[in-house]
Amino acid sequence: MYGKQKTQKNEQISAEWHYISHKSTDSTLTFTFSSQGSRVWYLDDVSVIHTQTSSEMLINGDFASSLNNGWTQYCNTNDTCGGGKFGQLTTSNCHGGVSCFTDHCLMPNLDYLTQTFTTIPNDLYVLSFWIRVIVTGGPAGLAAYVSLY
Ligand SMILES: [Ca+2]
Repeated sequence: MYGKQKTQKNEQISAEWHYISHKSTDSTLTFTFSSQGSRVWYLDDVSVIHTQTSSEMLINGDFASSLNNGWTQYCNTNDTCGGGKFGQLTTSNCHGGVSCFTDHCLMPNLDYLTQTFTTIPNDLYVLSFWIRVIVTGGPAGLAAYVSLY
């Protein structure tokens, strides 16, 4: 599944997407981030609800605990993203609770945050998340992608 949504400068949006699993046993949610200058992404309150049981499928979708709890990161190094710009927890500019995920991996590099969860074929799942970018100047490049398959 792939969706496209535009946000304005410093705007925060929440999105809700419906997803029907066609794979046999699991699905993977991936967030991909890239930016330039002092443009910084914030992600919080990620949820996947299995509608048949009303069950939350994700672990630590509110980023209340360490990223090692539930999430897997790829390319999140100083070498690939720029010093300190890879994905990590923050307590600034969050939507709920005390912490959320932030990323400003420098273009053209990409930084990945993923979580795989159990799915039942042909059942309906609802993905929702809150995302924001804070812009304080610099060159005008940034991108974030969300995929679930
Ligand atoms: Ca949070």
